Amino acid sequence: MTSRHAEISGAGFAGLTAAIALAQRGWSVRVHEKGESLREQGAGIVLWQNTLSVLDAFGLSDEIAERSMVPPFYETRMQNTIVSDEDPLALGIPWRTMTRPFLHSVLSKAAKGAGVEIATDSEVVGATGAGALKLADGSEIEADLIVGADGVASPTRDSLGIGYDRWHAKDGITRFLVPRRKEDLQKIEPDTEWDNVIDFWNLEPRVLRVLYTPANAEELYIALMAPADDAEGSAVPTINLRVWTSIHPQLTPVLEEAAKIEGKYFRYQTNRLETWTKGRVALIGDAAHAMAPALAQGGGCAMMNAYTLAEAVSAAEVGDLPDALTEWERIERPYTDRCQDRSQNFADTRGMAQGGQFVGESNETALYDPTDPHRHDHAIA
Ligand code: 5PR
Repeated sequence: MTSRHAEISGAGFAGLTAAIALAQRGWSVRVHEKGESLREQGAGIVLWQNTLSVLDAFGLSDEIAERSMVPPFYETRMQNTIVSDEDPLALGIPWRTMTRPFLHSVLSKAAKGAGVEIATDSEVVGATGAGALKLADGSEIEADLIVGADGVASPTRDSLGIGYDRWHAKDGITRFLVPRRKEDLQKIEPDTEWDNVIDFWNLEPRVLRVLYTPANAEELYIALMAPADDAEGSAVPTINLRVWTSIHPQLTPVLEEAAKIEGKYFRYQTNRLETWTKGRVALIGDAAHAMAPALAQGGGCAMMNAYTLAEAVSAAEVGDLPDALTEWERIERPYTDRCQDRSQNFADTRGMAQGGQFVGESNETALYDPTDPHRHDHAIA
């Protein structure tokens, strides 16, 4: 392959995954990050087969294992009564929990190791289908491939005039990383396995749900879901500790930790674009397919689409890249569209409160393996 160059807007999970996969296939790659430093501000993340396979293809599995965990069970409670205790591994679904800053640090180190140039303090304002990236300082950089991985408010997408439909759910969420406080939790509820993921649903007398996800031996990812029209439940930057502990008293130690941190409330949202590509530009991640988080697949779809994009463009002739991008979207996008629909539906119905989620079509995305050349032979839907 003759030397090819890609410019990527955004150094989140999508942009870094595309950068590594392209660099490993011989591309020269530059990633632009508008922030002064390269970091991830999110809290925790659950990865499934679709992303663990990508990390494995990158040779990063051992490093990931060092600061992450596989909880014994995924437990769902309704009004503090257990409705299901599922072991995804026993059900054939590989998974792993970790913090977002950790995953980001592993990916950014791998990108640099693969020869990717990462330009911080470099703000992208747009792109052209002919293959130029426009920066805030007025410069334009040409490339064979432009990747817009610049988030839900993507300047790359908007500069190209790509329209989209948007759905909001009635609920939203505030996410924190806090100390585990496992011994304190054990004192309160000795019979609970505090290494489990526990989805504490509460619908009466008010909708206040806590998703409890141990991320490693020291850190807990805790996500607090409340309707957007509940001023107390959605209060930020400091959570309303009195309201949250009144419904979830057994979580008091970790809710107190969350109350020490400034949080941001995000309303659940799905974006559906007219197209993910234009000429030599491809959109991935939240720029292309922001989704409700019920199935925990926002980052998952971002990384799997980044990976298949890199494969698709590397297999094509440079002159055929626009057609290759169209074909990539035609083949890969339906998996993400279905995942968005299912996640939005779970968010609308609060259906995760029923438990028993690791069955059937809900797991199509979790089990999709972008590194498997035969992956389209066993699609579920
Ligand atoms: N699962 C995960 C998660 O982070 C969230 C949800 C489900 C791992 C919230 O971000 O349903 O909101 C959810």
